Amino acid sequence: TIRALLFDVDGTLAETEELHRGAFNTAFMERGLGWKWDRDLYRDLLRITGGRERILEYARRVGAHVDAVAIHRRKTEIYNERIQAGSITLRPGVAALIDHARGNDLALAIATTTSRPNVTALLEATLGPGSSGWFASIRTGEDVEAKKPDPEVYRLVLADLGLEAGECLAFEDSRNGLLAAKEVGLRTVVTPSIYSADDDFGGADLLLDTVEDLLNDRDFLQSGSDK
Ligand code: XBP
Ligand code: MG
Repeated sequence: TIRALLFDVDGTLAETEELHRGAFNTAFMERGLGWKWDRDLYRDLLRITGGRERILEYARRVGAHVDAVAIHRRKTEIYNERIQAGSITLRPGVAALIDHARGNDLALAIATTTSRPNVTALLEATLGPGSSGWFASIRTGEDVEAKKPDPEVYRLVLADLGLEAGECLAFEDSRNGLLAAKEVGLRTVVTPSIYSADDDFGGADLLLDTVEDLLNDRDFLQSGSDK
């Protein structure tokens, strides 16, 4: 039986990566770095999970030495201001799925690579004030040594919930996220996002355009991996 739904954040709950990209670019501009990440470059850089790591990878490519921690801290501030301004909506079906979970005693959790303030801000801006409290476990890139595709964030969430992987469903949008979830044996639903459409989703248990279709598939929502 499924007892919990585990959500990735960026690309899965909402299409946030354009807002992240804009926040990176504003932070770079403020520093006078002369860097501008366009969509094609950003798609490539997204293979590096974690904003600080992404900045360091780009600095390495262009042979620059920068204070990635400070730049990333500023990027997070800018991103949070923009999220709070209300420019992002959840992907289709996400709010309904969360409602379904709350109405059917399914625990909710977050397993993400992004930074903690970004998660709280996104949940509260889209699902309403206090909604981050609906999530029994929220684990982020700040809680782990190794970010996805490493499964550490999922291990932390399962430990918080006191559940086995077979009792949970994971929701992801990218290959790195799928690899992390499958590594701990989670059944994983993948809804590709604007930046991950061409990823290899081999190994996904279910590949959907959006989670809207899932609410009509009660069997999938109710059965466990033992079935
Ligand atoms: C996606 C990521 C993050 C974001 C940027 O996270 O890889 O790095 O692109 O956020 P997920 P930060 O899909 O696991 O939610 O700058 O805070 O890392
Ligand atoms: Mg994602």
